[in-house]
Amino acid sequence: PNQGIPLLGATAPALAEDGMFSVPPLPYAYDALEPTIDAATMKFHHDFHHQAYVNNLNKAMAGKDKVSLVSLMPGAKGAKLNNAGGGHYNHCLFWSIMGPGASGAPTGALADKINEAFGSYDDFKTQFSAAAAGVFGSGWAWLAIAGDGSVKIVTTPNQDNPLMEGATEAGLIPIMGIDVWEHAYYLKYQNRRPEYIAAFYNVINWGKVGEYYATAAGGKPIEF
Ligand code: MN3
Repeated sequence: PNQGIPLLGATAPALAEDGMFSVPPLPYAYDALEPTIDAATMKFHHDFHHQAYVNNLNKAMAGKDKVSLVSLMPGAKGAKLNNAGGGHYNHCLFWSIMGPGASGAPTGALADKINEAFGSYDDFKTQFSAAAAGVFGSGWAWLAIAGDGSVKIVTTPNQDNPLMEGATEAGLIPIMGIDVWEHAYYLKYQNRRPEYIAAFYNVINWGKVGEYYATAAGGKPIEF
């Protein structure tokens, strides 16, 4: 048996195919998030895993009228698009909310909302880390915006996200999230998910998350 690369979940590179959707290029180099996220993980994750979600989504959408990715989210479970469509949406968000040399903290209105909800940025980190560590199996932890502009921490299994029906609370708009599938951290951290989560704060681009906060506070989900 092939024991070369365990637990990555992709047995072969996923090649880009023509279709309604495509994987956006990473907005930084594969090694830009070192040492928090190693270049090999970024390459496998972006080029193979994300591409596989897009290929599956394109197969499912073949022959249908072009729609936006975000418009597929509310009905994704009923249409059985939550894995492929959620996988595409969630990874687009994930790449965009990270960046090299980020390691800052939230500012402005978002910082105020985080302090209101959790007490301080450090308290937020404690609660977000616990939520992410507590996801059973594969999934995501999110910072999401409620209809009243307040911020919440929620988790979802697999590639579900808070925009989908059946989410923890209706109307939550995700603006930041951490992928806690093993493929996101196994090469560098093996089974030590909490170490990966603790390091993740070094690469969150809070400037971008703040832009997303403004959009979400206006009631609009982030579009990709
Ligand atoms: Mn992933």
